Amino acid sequence: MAKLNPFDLYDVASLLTEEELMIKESVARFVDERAMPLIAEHFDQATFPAELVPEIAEMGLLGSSLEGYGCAGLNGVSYGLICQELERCDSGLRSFVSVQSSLCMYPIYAYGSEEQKQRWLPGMAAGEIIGCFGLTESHGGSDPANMKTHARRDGDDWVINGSKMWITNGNLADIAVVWARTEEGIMGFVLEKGMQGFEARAIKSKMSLRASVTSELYFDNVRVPEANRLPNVTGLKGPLGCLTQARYGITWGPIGAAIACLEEAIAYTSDRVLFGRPLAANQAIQIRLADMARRITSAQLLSLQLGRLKDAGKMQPTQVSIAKWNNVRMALDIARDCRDILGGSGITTEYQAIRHMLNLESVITYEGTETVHQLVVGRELTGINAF
Ligand code: TGC
Ligand code: FAD
Repeated sequence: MAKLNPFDLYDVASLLTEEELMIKESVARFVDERAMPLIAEHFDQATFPAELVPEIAEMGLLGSSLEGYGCAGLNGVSYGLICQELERCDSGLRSFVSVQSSLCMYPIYAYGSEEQKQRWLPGMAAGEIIGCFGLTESHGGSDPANMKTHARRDGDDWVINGSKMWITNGNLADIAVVWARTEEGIMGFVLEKGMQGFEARAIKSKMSLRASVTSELYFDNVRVPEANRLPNVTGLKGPLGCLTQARYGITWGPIGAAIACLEEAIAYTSDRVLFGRPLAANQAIQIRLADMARRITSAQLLSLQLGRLKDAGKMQPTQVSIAKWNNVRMALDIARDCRDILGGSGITTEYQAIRHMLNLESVITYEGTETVHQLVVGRELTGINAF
């Protein structure tokens, strides 16, 4: 019998097309050769590896699912595989691509005018214009319908006041897709760096996603031309539609983080000799490793089927919620367990487990907390809204 791949026990690779496999392998190579050697230092120093952005763009990883405007036009499964490989390195790297692609390029593509698409998307695909997405506010991210940031029409302009919290890429960004309350409902605006009254302040002292920029955004009478308002959506379905795209990618990302942790734990327990035998020779250790492989295998199949549904135009938000909940919980539990298996060595960033573990504490909170996704599924089952 052929030896199984410990990180793909069900041969999910055989369910991928040639093109999907090629994309996975080329991103994996980039991650191993270019990103992995830099990441621990960036995490330690709390800096984003901006030097990788030109190569990420060159590979077509920004807005990869969009058609035209310099974008690669890949399918949903390929986007998922990109997220998985990037997060095998670090959630921060995947976050950068998720926000740029699903939360900033996607709303311009889906809700913007042709002129707005021509103006921003090619530069964003090339990594020359960086974007961020401002939905969350400090008084309660789970309930964005309660946003206070508002926009008032004034002649040909809008005047925006308010603030946003926990914004990935905030201080890196050239443009921000900002959601604000108006008299006609929630609308999306593209704010540009340098607009008077618009300020980004980096959030310091993070113990999670240290290799990612997270910021607060402030709007003090920011005057935004009508030409910067996304004309083709009104209401919460605008931002929630973007979240569905990003959450889909996030179902894949943590699989990469979990694989990185399991790979490290297998190598460590095979080498480390305690009580006269390799740590890996103990039943208690093997059961833990086997359980990790079982959960990774389930997550791989869940995301692949979700991707196939997406590519068939049949994916529903509740299905995304099940996979986001399952796969992030799976990866967080695995990272924590691997951290423990590494003993004292597991507390330094010389090994990967604690970095992934800390990152995944953000991933389980952002893009809908675990509880939010459980309640979405509960609502589907019972028909009762428990929010
Ligand atoms: P409800 O008021 O019922 O619905 C409003 C409208 O939206 C539609 N809708 C959706 N559309 C697309 N995708 C979805 N997932 C949608 N969910 C709802 C809905 O049909 C309705 O449309 P219409 O035409 O009738 O007006 O809203 P709800 O009760 O479904 O929402 C409640 C809840 C709690 C699920 C929602 O508020 C929620 O998801 N809260 C969590 C907020 C969140 O996830 N924030 C994330 C901020 S961004 C972020 O974290 C980026 S991290 C980036 C990174 O680094 O990767
Ligand atoms: P809260 O909503 O206050 O939730 C606190 C706790 O209460 C959670 O455990 C939650 O599950 C629980 N809870 C909430 N409602 C209920 C309920 N009805 N029943 C039971 N329990 C409940 N946002 C953006 O807009 N753009 C970004 O780019 C972005 N990037 C982020 C990057 C990082 C690193 C982080 C940490 C967050 C980011 N976010 C971003 C914000 C993120 O989406 C929010 O943190 C998240 O939605 C949760 O909101 P909150 O932090 O206000 O927690």
